[in-house]
Amino acid sequence: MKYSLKNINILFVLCIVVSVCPAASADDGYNLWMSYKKLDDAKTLKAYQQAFSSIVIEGQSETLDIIREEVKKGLDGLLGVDVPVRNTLDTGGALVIGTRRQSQIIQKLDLSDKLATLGYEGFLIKSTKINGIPTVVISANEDIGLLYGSFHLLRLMQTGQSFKNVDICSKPKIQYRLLDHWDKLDGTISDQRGYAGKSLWKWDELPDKIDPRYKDYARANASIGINGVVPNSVNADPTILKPEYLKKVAKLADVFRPYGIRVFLSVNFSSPISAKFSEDGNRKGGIGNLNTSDPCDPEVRQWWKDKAKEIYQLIPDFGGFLVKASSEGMPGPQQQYNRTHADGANMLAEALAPYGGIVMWRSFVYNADVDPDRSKRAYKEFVPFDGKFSPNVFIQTKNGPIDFQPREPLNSLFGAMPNTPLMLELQIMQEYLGHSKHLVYLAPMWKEYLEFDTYAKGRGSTLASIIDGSLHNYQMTGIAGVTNIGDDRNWCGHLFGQANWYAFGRLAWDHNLSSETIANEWIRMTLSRKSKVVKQIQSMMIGSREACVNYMTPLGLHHIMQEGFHYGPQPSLDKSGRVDWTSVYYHRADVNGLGFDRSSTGSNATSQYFSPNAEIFDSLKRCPEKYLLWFHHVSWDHKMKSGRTLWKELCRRYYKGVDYVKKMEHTWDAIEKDIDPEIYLHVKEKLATQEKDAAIWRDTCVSYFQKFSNRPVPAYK
Ligand code: GCW
Repeated sequence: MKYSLKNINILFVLCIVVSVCPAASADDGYNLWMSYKKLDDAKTLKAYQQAFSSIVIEGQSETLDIIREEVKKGLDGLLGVDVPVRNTLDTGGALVIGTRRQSQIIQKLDLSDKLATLGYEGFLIKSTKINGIPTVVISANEDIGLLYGSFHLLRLMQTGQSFKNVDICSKPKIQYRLLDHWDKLDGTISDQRGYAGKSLWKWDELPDKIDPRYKDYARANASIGINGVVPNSVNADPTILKPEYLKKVAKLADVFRPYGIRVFLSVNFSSPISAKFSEDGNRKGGIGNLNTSDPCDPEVRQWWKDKAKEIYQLIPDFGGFLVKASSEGMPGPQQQYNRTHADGANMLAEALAPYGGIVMWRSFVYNADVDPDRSKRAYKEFVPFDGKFSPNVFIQTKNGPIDFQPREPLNSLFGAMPNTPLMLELQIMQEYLGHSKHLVYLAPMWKEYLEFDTYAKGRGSTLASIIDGSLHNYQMTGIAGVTNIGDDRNWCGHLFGQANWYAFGRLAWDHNLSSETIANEWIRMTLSRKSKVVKQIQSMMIGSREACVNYMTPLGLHHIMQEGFHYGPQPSLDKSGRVDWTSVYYHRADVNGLGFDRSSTGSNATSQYFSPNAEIFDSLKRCPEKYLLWFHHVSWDHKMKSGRTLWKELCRRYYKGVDYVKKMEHTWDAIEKDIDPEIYLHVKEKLATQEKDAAIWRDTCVSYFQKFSNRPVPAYK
């Protein structure tokens, strides 16, 4: 193009427009809760600028470098000024970060009593004067504690807290806080559960090329206290243990290490078997040279010991193995070798013990041939082995006895294994709660479980007290979240999926935090700091899980999702006519009523709970209505607490659920001007899909059940 005078004029005008008008701040969600946008409240801004006119960090380590970079980035962004990073104290308010080991300034402060209580990962944040200079101090015993403290300080700033007399001591209540990926080595996610794109891990490029996103991932996890990652699916491909793959894993471990994150691996129980046996019935081939993976075979034991040694040479802080054995077609010690879960887990534990590694042996087992009520299986298979596992073995157990449903009662295993540390497995990925299409904030659901009283040792024996080790004095404690992260630009597919990642980390650190507090933090850090807007978004989030229960599976219904895909409703039989583990098996609708009788007149799963839960769940009258159809087959005319019949109440719930989604849409529309335009549109579209699909759930289920109830659908107001 020739630059005519006219063209130049247009260019000139364009330049002025671009530089004068503030660019519409398009946000694609990549920065998660760490965008560190400048604070807009003038008073807070001024107070912070005075308090943090420099950052003082003494000492050297990779983690300290990360802290320097992160705190500077955070402060510069939030305060809108260039905050210098120094190693000596100057005049003016300062942020001082250090351990006693490396910081002379910290050594002079009287912090030893507090530090003595903080352990390896804890931190303190305290305002104090040093040589007359007002400072805010972050200290810890280890650099990782400083990193956690720094992220906490940034969180306090992002949420506008005062630092006047700040005096915080914090340490995690749970020791192992892991994200489990269900990522396969080909880049897809197991069973098409990739609701946020493909796997983050580019195995083809590793170990030569390190995607910069690995670092961003580690940083986000560290900001919420996640300290372990299982990068590969529990449906484990034995290939992961091949030397060339271990080198790739070692590279990931190198990236994660300074962020306090250790790598663990899912392993296949048949790994020691030679691949030439792959066609041999249910003995799928592995990567070894043996013809068995029998845990009592000395050669097999040696194979695992050699493998552990090889791993620790490459990854000295390797965390350990996660194992899905004798479950959904995965090999294990039982069917194949007639050995026990304890034989299998202890063999792996023996190989890892010299290096401090652990085994997370999953309890997700069910078998239609031997147990017609799937929900009872884990208890039956594991409780007899309580106390028989090596000290470095966790039994990793899903929150519910079936499978990550919108609502289940707590898994009866919790409380029933006082001599075996149970690790809680939650699912952040919304496999059964609308994938990445539905806005469902999961913290209220997780809190419902954490606060569930098992009565294992009398009143107050909550799940939280079991998994944090306080009830049974477990010597190790852990929690894992099946992650919802993929390679989508915004990480989780749905922007609000980020809130669930965030909430998981926060609850893993401190299960006493409320769902409201966590939502409030996340909104202020991610979407808006305007109190009114925060309140509106918070109100959308808080009721969203109950709404999902209502439009999918109210009153204790469960697993009536489409087979395999687990998204839409499929209350009827599929084409094969098979009943086991289909919707029909779970809801048991007939002309008399609805629900699975797990009471003493049915499968008697209620007897697996401690008293008084056992009696309460067993009684049609006393059973909480939220679990009613889980434990009872209930007549359509059964009187509910509301005075309505079961049929009418069921319909009402379905309508109420969909109405909540409509309400969320209205709220979202009302705050349009306060939300970044790109994010606004993204969520708006998701909500429209949610409304449409929630209505499909309602209409499909109501009309299907009506065929059995034979009663009119009541008008819903
Ligand atoms: O929830 C079910 C899922 C499977 C999953 C399995 C498990 C990875 O539908 O996709 O397998 O649980 O937890 O092992």
